[in-house]
Amino acid sequence: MSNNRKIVIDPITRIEGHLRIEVEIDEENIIREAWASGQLFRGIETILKGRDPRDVGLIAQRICGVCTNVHYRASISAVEDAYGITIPKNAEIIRNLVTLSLFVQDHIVHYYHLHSLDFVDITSALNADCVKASAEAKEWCDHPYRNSPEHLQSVQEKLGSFVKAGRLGLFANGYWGHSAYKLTPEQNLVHMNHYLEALTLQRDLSKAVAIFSGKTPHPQNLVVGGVTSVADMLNPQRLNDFLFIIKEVREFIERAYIPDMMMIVDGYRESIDAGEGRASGNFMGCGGYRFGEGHALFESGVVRGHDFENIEPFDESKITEEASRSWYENDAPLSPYEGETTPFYTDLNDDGTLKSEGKYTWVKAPRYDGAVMEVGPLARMCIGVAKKSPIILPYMERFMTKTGMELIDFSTTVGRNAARAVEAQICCDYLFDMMSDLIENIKYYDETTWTKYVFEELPQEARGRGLFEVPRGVLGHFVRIEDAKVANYQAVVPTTWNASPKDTKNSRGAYEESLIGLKLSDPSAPLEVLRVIHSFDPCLACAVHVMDVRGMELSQYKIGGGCPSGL
Ligand code: NFE
Ligand code: MG
Repeated sequence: MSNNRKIVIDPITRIEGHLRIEVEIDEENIIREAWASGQLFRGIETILKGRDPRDVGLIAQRICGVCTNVHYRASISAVEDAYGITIPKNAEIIRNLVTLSLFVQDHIVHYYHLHSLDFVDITSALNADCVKASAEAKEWCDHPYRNSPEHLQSVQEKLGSFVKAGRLGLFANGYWGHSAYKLTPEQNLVHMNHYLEALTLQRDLSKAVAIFSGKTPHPQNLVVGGVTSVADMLNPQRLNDFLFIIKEVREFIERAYIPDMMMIVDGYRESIDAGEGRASGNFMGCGGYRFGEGHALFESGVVRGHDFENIEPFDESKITEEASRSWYENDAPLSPYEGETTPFYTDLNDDGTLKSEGKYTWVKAPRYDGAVMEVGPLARMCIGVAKKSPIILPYMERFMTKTGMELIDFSTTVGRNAARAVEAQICCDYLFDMMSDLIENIKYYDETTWTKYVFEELPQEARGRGLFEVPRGVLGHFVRIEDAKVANYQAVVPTTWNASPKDTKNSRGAYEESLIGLKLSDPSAPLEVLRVIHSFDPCLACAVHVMDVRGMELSQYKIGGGCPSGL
């Protein structure tokens, strides 16, 4: 008889939304099976049915307040695609400036505020020698960000005052002192310094985004056909204000985020070498973000089983979603244009655990050509390197040379974070090129921001999609229009890909697969599980976005604490 036992972690904290992880461990505390379950039931796709297609963007953006803007954009783009409307160049550039600023903000917030404390022991930072810590930072960067011993001392005092007052606040309930923490006190202090600095920068990035699109998290500047940011685009002061913030953020990425990531790679080399957190090695990217003379920031492609030599072209018609293990009717894999979201809740076992052989999550299972895919910064960086992208390759090579990492090493918990940091740097740097495109376009060519159309003259029946790389991976919105109203609407979202459950073939989703084989040093404090899951940057609000069409109450949820999405 097997002596395996189950551990339930619910909720996983420091993410967006309500995620439960169950793992089965053997006598040596090694994970043998895993289940990822989205626990919150929401409602957007169904709300969109019957609406005027011009209105859906404003509603769809409410899917999430973390990857702000991307559902808005994907939704508006899906309708434009359906109607065959091409937006002006200025509108595309402004949309890119906003989306990519949010990539950078998202990555910085995710790493420092949601994830770094899985690697950084704040209590150890209190014991650091500030002079030595300042010297330590210089090991990783010639000009570390805000790094004088005096400044580090002030950081240490600030952290110490939280602890002394017994007000750890957002630092409460960590697994402080856990044997899986590997950094020195000085390295921990360097990190905590940047944790606090990153709070300021994420605020500043919201200001940059507001220049073109209004208040985060729910921007207001997109309409079917273009953007409304006309006065901002034509005001040199506004453009300058935007660049000023991006320049400061670039400094932070170069002098804090990237060096900190190198420190983590070094400190957690054993975890990388052991392949901890590696999923199936199937990666998918749809590419995008055009700029300059025919460049694109990201490449599209599909990698299977870490075979980086034989990259396949990405074909969106191979995307399906199924619900054989999810709480919906109709288990069959469906094209998103025909997708269904009729709830069919089958509850938990009597002992409160998931029905591991049945349906166990509100997250559906998207598949590409029937296969599980991992999406996100890791997928984008791997595809970029595999396709020798002139944009991505130099940044990745620089990081690999400095750390001694191979491409396969990125397909781990630590590597997923490294890929995200490199991607933040790329997005930030290329924002300057995109701004140059905008200025040049205005100066020499045109000031158009909207493609004119007469709604009544558009086809009554049409279908289209908006397909974008967004911070956590590939996002698709698919709309079918009949009688000039939305007949069906489906969002297939990055976290739906990565947090997907098993399917009819019993293939695990990426979160689940990445946990298999992981050894826990202390099952009562499963820090290693948190690390793996956090490395994907989960967003369950995005992943689950459906409702009971009859408006019936299916379950009651009592939720403590704030939700970063504000939903
Ligand atoms: Ni709610 Fe999102 C991103 C989207 S994730 S954060 O990035 O779309 O699934
Ligand atoms: Mg969906």
